[in-house]
Amino acid sequence: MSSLASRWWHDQVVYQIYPRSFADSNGDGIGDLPGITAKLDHLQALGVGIVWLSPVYRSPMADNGYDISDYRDIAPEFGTLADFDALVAALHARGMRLMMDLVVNHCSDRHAWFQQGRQSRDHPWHDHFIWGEPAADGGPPNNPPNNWEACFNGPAWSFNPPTGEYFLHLFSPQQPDLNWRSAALRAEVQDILRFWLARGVDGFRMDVINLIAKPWLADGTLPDAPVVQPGAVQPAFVMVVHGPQLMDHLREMRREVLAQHDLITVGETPLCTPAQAREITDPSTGALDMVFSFEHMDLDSQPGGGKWALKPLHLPDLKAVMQRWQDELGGAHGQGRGWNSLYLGNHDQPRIVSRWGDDGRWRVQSATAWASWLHGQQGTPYIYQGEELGMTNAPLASIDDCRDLESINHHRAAVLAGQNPAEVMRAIRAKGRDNARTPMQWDDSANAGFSTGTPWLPVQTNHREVNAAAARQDPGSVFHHYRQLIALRRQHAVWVFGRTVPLLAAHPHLAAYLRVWHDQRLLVLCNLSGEVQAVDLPAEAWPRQARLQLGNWADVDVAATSAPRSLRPWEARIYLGVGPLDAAPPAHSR
Ligand code: TEU
Ligand code: CA
Repeated sequence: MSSLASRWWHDQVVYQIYPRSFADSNGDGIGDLPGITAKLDHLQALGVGIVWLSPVYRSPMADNGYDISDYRDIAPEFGTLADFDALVAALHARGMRLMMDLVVNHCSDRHAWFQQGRQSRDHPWHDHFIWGEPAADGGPPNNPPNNWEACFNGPAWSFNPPTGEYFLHLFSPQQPDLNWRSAALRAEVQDILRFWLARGVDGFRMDVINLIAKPWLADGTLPDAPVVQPGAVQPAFVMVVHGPQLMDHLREMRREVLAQHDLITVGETPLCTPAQAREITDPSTGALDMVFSFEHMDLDSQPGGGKWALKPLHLPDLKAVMQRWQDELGGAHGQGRGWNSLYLGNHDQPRIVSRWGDDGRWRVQSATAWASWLHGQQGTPYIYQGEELGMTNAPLASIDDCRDLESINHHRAAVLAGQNPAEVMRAIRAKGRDNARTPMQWDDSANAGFSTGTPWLPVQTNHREVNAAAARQDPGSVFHHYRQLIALRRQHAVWVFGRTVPLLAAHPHLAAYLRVWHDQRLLVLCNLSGEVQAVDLPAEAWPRQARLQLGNWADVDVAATSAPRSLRPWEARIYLGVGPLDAAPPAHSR
């Protein structure tokens, strides 16, 4: 099938590894590179073609590696450059590829650039960072240059006594933002890319890459953010997303480095719109192959309230967002320009089976129903470690069970502001990032086979039944459902290139769509609820010669020649068939 794919990765699925929690080879309770290399059989059996490796660079681990202190070395707790080279060789030997996580919107405050650059305004590395003069009123540290709020709470500026100025950090004070106006800094980033490409890396995931171009004013200052919440600081992302020079910087990166290689690249782009995504990923004028949008991940947060302001998901909202991205990036507009990434989980998001599925009675069915809904779409699916096992959210009994600075900072600030501690923990249990960072569950032994030592974050007790060894033995497991989805994608061009036609768009519990590619038809039907749902599919949506390819209930009628009249709780079905050449039925809102 890859002969049809215009890029080598078009029919492939990416698997994200969070190294700290994947596999520990030396018993220190922390996952590491040799541990990953030892587990490649699992990935090969699953059928994924590309591994996205979250940061393994040297780091003080304030943000578990998203705060890099040396871009050309490996964090000792993860291993050595030789261990990295061994992992790359082992992946390549299996025909698999490696996508490196690149964090260049900011570095660690322990990086030599910052340690030395902060000492003097004249130091050559001073300009690698973003500095601002104290505001006229008040005095340090309470008079930052503007009102921006950091993503991990508090002001986005910290005072630097050696030079009497503030430095910008959109995340934590341990993560000073890099100054992309500096040609010297941009040249450093290009050299970092070349360093890892020389070590055999096949692509990059670029952390918050749409934040790197700040909205500088003519006088070199950064304007205040609009006031949308009480208090002195205001959300800053809206000010920095897709800044004026962003495309210049990305096109320069592509011209100077990326275009010389046949890579897979994905930009992590908070608040990115489809139009911005098309600008970034346009095959001829863009710079990256795809982006991670966040619009669907914000649908269970109150508008403007941030991730901790919970609200139930309304499925038609999710279907509408998905369809817009399918249309804008997948080709209903005819151009077929750009490309979608498809994900429901990663190291920043809670486990999908707990978030929008049922991690109790219907854990397997709801995990595989969501997987069917996602993987049937146009774009590159991303599987986050443990998602293929139906791993669930962690039992975070109290804030003491959390290790993530985002949750810890939020808990402190919210309780200090008078919020009910029980309500604060309810939100952290639902959305905290530790949920997806508990150790990978390999088997039913003491630490789920993750470590012979004490894991840095406790292993979940449900590992006795939720683990890779058990899943591999069970043909009806979440693992084998993912394995079949991955295999099917590589067998049928409609799966990779087909246009997505929405069906039953307004239905509150059913998600359905038709993929159309020449005369090929792929029909995906999912009951995303715990109750039986009647199915009233428009006649013209049912493909001729339809044959069931994959279901998630054991006793489904594979010989059925007509559309099901109902779907059982969390039941998903995927059919292949044929239809009138390129004449897709109109979208249906029933
Ligand atoms: O995340 C970017 C980002 O927007 C996150 O703040 C995300 O919105 C939030 O964590 C949701 O809870 C990237 C990395 O994926 C994340 O792990 C890092 O903490 C962050 O950037 C800073 O590097
Ligand atoms: Ca280890």
